[in-house]
Amino acid sequence: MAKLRAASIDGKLSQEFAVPSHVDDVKELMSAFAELHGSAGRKVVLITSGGTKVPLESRTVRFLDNFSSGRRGSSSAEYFLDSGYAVIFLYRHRSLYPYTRLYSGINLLDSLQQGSGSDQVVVNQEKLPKIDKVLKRYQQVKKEGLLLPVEFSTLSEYLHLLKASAQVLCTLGPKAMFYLAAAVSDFYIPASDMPEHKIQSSNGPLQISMKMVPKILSPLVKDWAPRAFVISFKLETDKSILLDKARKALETYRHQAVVANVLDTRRGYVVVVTPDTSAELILTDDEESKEVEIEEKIVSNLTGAHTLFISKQDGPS
Ligand code: 9Z3
Repeated sequence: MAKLRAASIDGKLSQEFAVPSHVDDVKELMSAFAELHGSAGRKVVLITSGGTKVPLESRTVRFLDNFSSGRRGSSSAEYFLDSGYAVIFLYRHRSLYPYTRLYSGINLLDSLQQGSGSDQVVVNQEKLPKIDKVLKRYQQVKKEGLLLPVEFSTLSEYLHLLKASAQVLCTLGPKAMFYLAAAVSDFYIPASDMPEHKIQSSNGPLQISMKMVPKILSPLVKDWAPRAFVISFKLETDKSILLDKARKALETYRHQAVVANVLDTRRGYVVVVTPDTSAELILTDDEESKEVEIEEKIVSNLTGAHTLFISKQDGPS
């Protein structure tokens, strides 16, 4: 029954969500990446980050967006890289990106100065804190080919690229992790119901009816990457329903963990919920003043759980 439901979600995905033209090319890149790092004995994590965009018109002027700056995903990517993982970073176009995120609020031109020669430009390091250290790490990650960025904008792109990544990473069995931090729309308008042109205000107030987005976690866990370690995120604005919702998600999809967070407090408090445990991760005032990030704690918790998961699947050594 559950299998059938997962299969029908997969069918809906092909029928109602336009397949991006570059999906096969991206799949090839991801496949080469997985093979390279898998054969080097590395674990690979697929991180999703940023919010999906749902168009209201085919020639899109307006769209429904899900809130996410991409900070959770991009900072987590850095901690996974520091823990020895190779990272596929499936992120919303123009949302925060690993390493460059640290300078996202800075005006580039304000951080540069004219050098002594007429064609020389000098970096003002005071305006770009820790730039030497960050640049070194960024270049090292790039040289070793440890980070594969893949962009999405629309919900359709997100869904198809996530499916492609799961079909590729399943070859790594339990060594693959899915860290689904992107904020994904629950609602969409099927291509067949969508007006082609810009909706006209001269027609009066706008009423839209949207369909429920199929729950992609279901085929991902059951069919596409059944041996992988899968983490979803649960976002609420009402704390009183958060843990119930997280547990319900675990019961429904039977994956390994849910990271539960409330919008306003997400930078300093999350709960990692598994079928048997629930761990509160909190940033103390002292840690906050030292600019510790909660993602460091989340990644440390989950990489530990992932190692255990792999050893259990491999059997006793
Ligand atoms: C999250 O809950 C992320 O932690 C945030 C991170 C989006 C809050 P930022 O990017 O924020 O650092 O600004 N992501 C998951 C959100 C989501 O759409 N979850 C769905 C839900 O809650 C289920 S997978 O129903």
